[in-house]
Amino acid sequence: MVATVSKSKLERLRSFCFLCPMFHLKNIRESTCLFVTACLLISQSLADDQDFIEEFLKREYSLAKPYRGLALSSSSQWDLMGTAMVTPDHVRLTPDLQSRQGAVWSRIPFFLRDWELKVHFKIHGQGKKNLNGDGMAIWLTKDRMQNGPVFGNMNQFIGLGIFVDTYPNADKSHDRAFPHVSVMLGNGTLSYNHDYDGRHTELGGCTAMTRNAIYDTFLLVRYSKNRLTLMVDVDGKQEWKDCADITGLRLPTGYFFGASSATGDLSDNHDIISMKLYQLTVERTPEEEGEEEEVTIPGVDNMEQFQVEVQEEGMSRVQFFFTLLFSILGLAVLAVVGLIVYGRWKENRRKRFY
Ligand SMILES: *[C@@H]1O[C@H](CO)[C@@H](O)[C@H](O)[C@H]1NC(C)=O
Ligand SMILES: [Ca+2]
Repeated sequence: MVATVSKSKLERLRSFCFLCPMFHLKNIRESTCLFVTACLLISQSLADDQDFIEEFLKREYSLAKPYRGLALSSSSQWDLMGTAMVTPDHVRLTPDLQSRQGAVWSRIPFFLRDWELKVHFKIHGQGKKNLNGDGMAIWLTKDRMQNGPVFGNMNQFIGLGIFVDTYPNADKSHDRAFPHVSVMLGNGTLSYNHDYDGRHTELGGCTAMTRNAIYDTFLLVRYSKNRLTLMVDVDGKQEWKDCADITGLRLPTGYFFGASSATGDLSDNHDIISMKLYQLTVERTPEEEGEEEEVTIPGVDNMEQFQVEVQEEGMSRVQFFFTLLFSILGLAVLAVVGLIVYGRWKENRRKRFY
């Protein structure tokens, strides 16, 4: 039985293995051994990007159905705030009504080094496209249960913020489509600028059609070895699409997970269906162990690389086109005039010779 299984798998291996001759072995034990080695090699090469081995769901940091006793019982690991309320199907942070703020916050400080957070959420409402707002945020921050202007949380926050921004406030710069998902790392002085949709402080992001989606919408945040990757799954294909990848990001431990949302003149329902936290098992070399020192303030290596110039003035494409056009016309006129003058001069010279 074992032999047939390993043989059929060997057949499959053989199809994409250039070391085929090595597999022509009669001894089953040897071939099994080789098969296991090959499997290890292949799985390692698949995971070379993110070399964790296993993941475990950590219930104490997760929010999932049924939300029994959520925020009510003293044993609950979560608190609700503002307009947030629990239904059998979701935690609704805000209803589709103006000027609401709601949040859900974990009660337990978080100390894991390597982790992955999978968020299942739903943003939906009556408003037409771009007549809805403002979006929601996922947090891992020092402070919890604060009110404020950043999707219903405080500004100058300390820690990680992942924003699902559904309304373009900086409507002059049509440089991106909304909803826009982005990453920001706050250090207590950096400020999220709502009027520019946080462009100045954004570390990475992408457009993701998360509103009134017919499919389930998910975010995946992964943090390991000072690298933060953000992925989205919003078009029902059950596959993660890269959204942001930031290396050299240092995040202290002891912070709190949360999700918050706010509506203003425009609104939407902002629902969290689940937030599942997985611990990743990651191998570290002794050097890597040595490199990871204790961090007290969140930071990113070479912050400058993320600095963006938010353009308000300067040439638009149309202006540039006309400038170029007139320059070329001007040069052409000069050339023609030059030719005429030269022709005349030549003629005059010839006349003088006769
Ligand atoms: C926060 O980051 C900004 C930009 O890198 C920097 O200018 C500021 O000094 C930092 N603040 C703290 C408290 O580290
Ligand atoms: Ca916005």
